[in-house]
Amino acid sequence: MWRVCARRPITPIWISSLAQRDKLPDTFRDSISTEAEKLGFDVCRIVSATGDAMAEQGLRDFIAAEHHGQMQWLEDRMEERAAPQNLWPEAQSVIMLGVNYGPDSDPLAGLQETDKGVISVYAQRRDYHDLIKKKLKALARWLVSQTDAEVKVFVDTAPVMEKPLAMRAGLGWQGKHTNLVSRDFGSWLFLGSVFTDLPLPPNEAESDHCGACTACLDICPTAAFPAPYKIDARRCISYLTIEHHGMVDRELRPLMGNRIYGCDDCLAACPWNKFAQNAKDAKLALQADYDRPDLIFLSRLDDAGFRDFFRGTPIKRTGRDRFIRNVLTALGNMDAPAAAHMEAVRARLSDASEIVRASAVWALARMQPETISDLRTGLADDASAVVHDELSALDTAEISA
Ligand code: B12
Ligand code: SF4
Ligand code: SF4
Repeated sequence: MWRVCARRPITPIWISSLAQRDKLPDTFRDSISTEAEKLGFDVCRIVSATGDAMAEQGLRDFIAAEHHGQMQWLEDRMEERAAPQNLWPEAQSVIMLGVNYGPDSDPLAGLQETDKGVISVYAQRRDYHDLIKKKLKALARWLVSQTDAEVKVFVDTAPVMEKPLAMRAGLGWQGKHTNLVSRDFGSWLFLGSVFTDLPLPPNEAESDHCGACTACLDICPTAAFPAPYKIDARRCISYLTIEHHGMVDRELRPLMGNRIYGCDDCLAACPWNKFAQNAKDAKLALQADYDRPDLIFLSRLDDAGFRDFFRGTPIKRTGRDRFIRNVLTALGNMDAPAAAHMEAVRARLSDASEIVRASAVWALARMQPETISDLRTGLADDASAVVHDELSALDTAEISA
C-alpha cells in the first residue's frame, strides 16, 4: 500500500544579483550613461532630487505675475513642480536625459513664404512624448533590473521643472530665452527624467554661456520676454497657437505672421546652434507633409481630415478648431493674397465653430477691407457673441494692417 507523505514546506532561498544601494560600484553612473546611450539618448547626467531656491522662486514669480495665462495646470500643481521631492518625497536623484532634435535646414526660412504655414521643428514629426517615454521606461526597467531602486519616469506633462534640473545636471544652461542651451546640440534638445530613490553621485552643473548676447530677445516677434531669463507666456506664439483657448488678442495677431503651430524664432537665433547636429533617431525624422503646408489646403480640413493629416504628431492635441483659427490668422497676415485665399477664408464664415467663424471675419476684413459692410450684414443673425465681438471690432482701427 502506498503511503502518502505530507510534503515538508520548502524554505525559500532568495537568489538575487541585485546590487544593494549602499554597495553600488563607483562606476555605476557610467553604466547608466552607457545604457542611456544604447537606448538612443544623446545625453544623460545626474542631479540630486533636492530643490533649487532660484528655480522655485522663478516659478512662484512667474505664476504671481500671471505669465502662465490659461495654463491653469501650472498653477494647480505649483507646489509639486517647485521641487522634485515635493512630487515624490522618497526621490534621491534625478537622471536627466536629452534627445537631440536638430533640424537639417533653417527653421525660419518658411516665414517669408506667407501662403504657407510654418510649423515648429518639434512638431513636424512623430510626437516626441511617446518616443521619449518608451526610452525612459526602458532605462527605468534596466535600472530596476540592476538594483533595488524605485523609479518613476516623466516627460514634459508632469509637474517637474525640467530645464533647471537639466542645468544643474550639466546638460546645458537656461539661456535668456529660458530654454536649455547645450554646447553640443544648441537649442534642440528634448528633455525627460527618471526619478529614483537611489542616492547616485551627481554630475557637475553647467554654467551660463550667454554673455552679452541678446539675439533671442531681439528676434522675438511679440516681445514676450519682460527681462532676460523670463518669459511672459501670454505673449509667446508657442502658447498662443498651442495652449490658448478662444480668440487671441487682436493686438498680437498681426505679429504672429504665418506661424501656425509653435514658434522657433528665439531658439533658431541662438549662436550656439553652430554646434548643433541633425537628429539621429530615424523616428524623429522631419516629415515632408508638415514642412510649410499650404494654407488653403489646411483651412479646408474638417475634424476627420485634421485628425487623419496630423495623426501621431503633437499637433492633433490642439484639436481642429483652434488649429483652423491659427491658419485663418496666418491667411489674414498674408502678403498679397489671391482670390483663392479670400475664397478659402470666406468658406469658413459658415463654419460650425464660433472661433473659426470669428477668425474668418478678422482675416477677411484684413484681406479685403471693402467687404466689411457685407460681413456685418451677412453675419447679423449669427448666434455667437464671439463673432459679434469681432464684427464690432471692425469699427475700430484695430483691424488695419
Ligand atoms: C509650460 C511650458 C511652455 C510654455 C511656457 C514656456 C516657459 N518658458 O516656461 C509655452 C507654451 C510658452 C512653451 C513654449 C515652448 N516650449 Co515648452 N514647456 C513648458 C513646460 C511644460 C513647463 C515649463 C515651466 O515649468 N515653466 C515655468 C517657468 C517658470 O519656468 P522657466 O521658463 O524655466 O522659468 C525659469 C526662469 O525664469 C528662471 N529664472 C528666473 N530668473 C532667472 C535668472 C537666471 C540667470 C536664470 C538662469 C534663470 C532665471 O526661473 C524660472 C524657474 O526655473 C516644459 C516641460 C517641463 N515639464 O518642464 C516644456 C519645455 C520647456 N518646452 C519645450 C519646448 C521645446 C518649447 C518650445 C521651443 C516649443 C515651440 N517650438 O513652440 C517653446 C519655447 C518658448 C520659450 N522661449 O520658452 C522643451 C524645452 C527643451 C529645452 N531644450 O529647453 C520643454 C522642456 C519640454 C521638453 N520635455 O522637452 N512651453
Ligand atoms: S517662441 Fe517665438 S514668440 Fe515665443 S518667446 Fe520665442 S521667439 Fe518669442
Ligand atoms: S541667443 Fe544668445 S542670449 Fe539667447 S540663449 Fe543663445 S546665447 Fe543666450
